[in-house]
Amino acid sequence: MSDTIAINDKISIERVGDVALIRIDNPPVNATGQAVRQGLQDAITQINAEGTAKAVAIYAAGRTFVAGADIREFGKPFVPPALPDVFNIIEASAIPVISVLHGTALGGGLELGLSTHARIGIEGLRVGLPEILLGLLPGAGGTQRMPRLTGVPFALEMILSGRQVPAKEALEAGIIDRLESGDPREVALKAAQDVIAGTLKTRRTDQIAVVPDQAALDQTAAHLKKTQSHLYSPHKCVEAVAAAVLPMAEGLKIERAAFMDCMNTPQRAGLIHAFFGERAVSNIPEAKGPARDITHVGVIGGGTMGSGIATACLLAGLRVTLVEVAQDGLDRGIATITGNLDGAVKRGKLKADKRDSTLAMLTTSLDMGALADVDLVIEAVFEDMGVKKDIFGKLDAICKPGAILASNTSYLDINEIAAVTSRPQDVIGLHFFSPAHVMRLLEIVVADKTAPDVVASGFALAKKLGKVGVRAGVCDGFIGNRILAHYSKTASYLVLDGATPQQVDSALEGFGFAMGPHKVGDLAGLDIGWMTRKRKAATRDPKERYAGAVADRICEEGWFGRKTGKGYYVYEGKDITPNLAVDRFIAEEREKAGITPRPFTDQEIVDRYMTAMISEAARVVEDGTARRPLDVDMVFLFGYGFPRHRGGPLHYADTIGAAALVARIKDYAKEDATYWQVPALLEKMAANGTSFADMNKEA
Ligand code: TC6
Repeated sequence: MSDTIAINDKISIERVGDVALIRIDNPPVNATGQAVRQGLQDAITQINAEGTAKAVAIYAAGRTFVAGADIREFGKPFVPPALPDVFNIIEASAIPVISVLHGTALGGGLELGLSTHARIGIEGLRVGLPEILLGLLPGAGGTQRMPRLTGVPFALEMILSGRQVPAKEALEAGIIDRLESGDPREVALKAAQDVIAGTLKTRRTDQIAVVPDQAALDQTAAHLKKTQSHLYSPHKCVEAVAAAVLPMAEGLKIERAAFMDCMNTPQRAGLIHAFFGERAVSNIPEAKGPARDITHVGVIGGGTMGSGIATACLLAGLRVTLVEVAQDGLDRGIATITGNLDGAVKRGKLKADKRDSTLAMLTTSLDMGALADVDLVIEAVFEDMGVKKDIFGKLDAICKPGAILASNTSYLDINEIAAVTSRPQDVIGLHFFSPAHVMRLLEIVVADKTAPDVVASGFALAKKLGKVGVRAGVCDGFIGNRILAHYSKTASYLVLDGATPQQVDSALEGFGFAMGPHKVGDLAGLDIGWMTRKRKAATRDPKERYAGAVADRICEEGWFGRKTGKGYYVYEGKDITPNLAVDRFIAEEREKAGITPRPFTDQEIVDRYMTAMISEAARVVEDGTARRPLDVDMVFLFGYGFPRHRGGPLHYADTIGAAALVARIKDYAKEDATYWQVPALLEKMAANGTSFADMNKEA
C-alpha cells in the first residue's frame, strides 16, 4: 500500500509500509530554490513528528538529481530557510535518511546527499562541487562534510577543481556507499528497506572525525597564492576546509562566513553572468528554427585552421572530406589532423580505441569535385577576396542543391562572397578560432540573404561541436576582431607614450588576462598584424594616430614573435626575456613623433585598454553587429581569453557605469579626439542611467 501527499508543488512524501520516500520535482535540474528548501525541511520535520516511518529515502524526478542551489536566486534578497540549516535538520533526523543520486549531483545537490546517512549512486552518476566555477565555495556543509568522508587532500582537489567525479571514483573515494542501476524511486525504496533490515549501514557524517592534514592545506594555500592570487574564492575554500578539524557547528560557521564573503564579490557576479550567458547566447529565435541535416562536411584548406576545423568535426562524429590544391598541403593537413586526434586522446577528449575509426571518417582529395555530395563546405584558405570568390564560384557549380556554403573568413564581407554564387541564401560565415578543435567560440555570421534554416544549421553545428555559437552581423572583423582591431591600438599608444611592452603586459595579466597583448602578438605571429596594416594603409584615416610604428620596425627585422624566436620578447628554450632592440625602436619612434615619455600606473593602463574595448563593443551592439551586450561578452570569454571572473567587457563596463566611462573617454579625448570618441549608445545610457544588463534583460 502506498499513499502520497504533496508538501508543496516541488516536494512530496510517499509512504510505502515503514518507508517514507521524499521526491524532489523541480525541473529542469531540481535546483534547491526556496520551495525545495522549505519543502525538504517541512517533510523531514513532519516525518519525524509523526514517528511512524523507520527509514526515509530522498530521490529526485527527471533527468538528474539536484544540480545545486538555484543560481538565479543569488544576488537577490534571500528568503529562508537557508540550505545549511535544512541539511542540519536532515542530518539530525532521528529516523535514518538516505539519498539516491542519479544524473549529476552537484553543489548543493551533493551537499544534500552528504547530509543524509547513506548515499546510493545510480550508474552514470557524476558528483561534483562546482561552486568554485561560480566564484563561490560549497557553502551548505560541503567543505566540512566532504573531508570527513574522503580525507582532506581529495576534498581539496574536488572543491578547488570543481570537476565532476564519475560514479566509480565516487564510490572508491567514499562519497557514495553503493552503486546500483535502475529507476531512482525503485532503488530508493529497496535501499530504505535494506536500512530497516540492517543490510545497509547508516551513519551521520558530522560524527566522522577528520584526519588532520596541515601539510596538504599549507601546500595548497602556497600554490594558490602563486597561481591564483587574482581570484578570491579558491583561498576561501582552503580556509573553510581547514576548519573541518573543528567541531561541526564551529566549522559550519566559518564556512558560512567565507561563503557570504564570496557571494558579495564582483567575481561571483561575473562568473554567474558567464554561466547564464553561455546558455542565453544561443537562446534566440533564429537558432531554434528547422535546420538542415549535416552529416558530411567538406573543408577546403589543410592549414592550421582547416585542419583544426576538420578535427572538430571528426571529434563530433561527422564525416569530413578535406580538399587541398597540392599533395604536400594535403599531407601536412593529414599529419596535423592525426596529431590533433592523438592530442585529443591524451587530453581524454577521445577514447584511445576510437582514434582509428575517427580518423577513418576523413577522406581527402585534390579535386573540389569531391565536395559534390557534402551537406556543408567550410572554406578555410588564406584571406584574399579574389581567391575566396573563385572558390565560391566553383562550389556553386559543384555542390548539391541545399548544401550550405560557409566561409571561415575572419573579417571579409560575406555578402560579397555570396554574390558570386547563384544561391546566396545558402552562404554563411562560420568563423572558428584557432586551434579550432579546442577554442569554443564560433561566430555565426549572417549575411543579408542567408536563409533562416542555414542560420539555424550554424547554431545546430555549434552545439554538435560543443562550441558556443554567437550570431554576428557582417562588417570588417565581425564582433571579436572588429573590437580587437580598435582596442589593440591602445596598447601601442601606451608604449609610444611612456609604458614598456612588459609593463602593459603585466598590468593586463594582473587584471586577469592569461597573457598581455604583446605576448599574444608574439604567439599569434606579428606578421599577421603587419599584413593587415599594409592592407589597410590606403584606407587609413589620415587624422588617426598610427599605432603600428614599433611593430613595423620589429617585423622589418624579420622578427615575427615566437615562431622566429624574437618579437617583443626573445624566446630561448623556456626562457622569455624582453627584446632589448625593441626599446631602441620605441625610443626612436618617440623621438620621431616628438613624444616626451611619461609614467603610467598599472591601473591607468588597464583603464585605457578596457575603455577602448568597451567603446568599440558598445558600437558593435549599437549597430546590431552583436544582438545583445551578452553576445559580445561570450565572444570575448570563449574566443579572446577575457578573464571569466570579469564576466566579459560589457558586464565589466556595468561595474564602472556608463557615466564614468563617458567622463573617462572625454578626458582621454583631450589628447586624441579622433581615437577617443564617445559612442552614442554609451552617451544615451549615461543620460538615462541604464546599464548593459538592462539591455540583456530587454532583448
Ligand atoms: C551551489 O549549489 C551552492 C550551494 C551552497 C548554497 C549555500 N540553478 O546546462 P543546461 C538551468 S551553486 C538554476 O543547459 P545540461 C540552466 O540555466 C550551484 N538554473 O543542461 C538551463 O536553463 P535554460 C552549483 C540552473 O543538461 C537548464 O537548467 N551547481 C542550474 O547541459 C538546463 O541546464 C552548479 O554549478 C542551477 N543550479 O547540464 C551546476 N543549473 O534551459 C550548474 C542549470 O533556461 N549546472 N540550470 O537555459 C550545470 O552544470 C548543468 O546545468 C548540468 C546540466 C550539468 C546540471
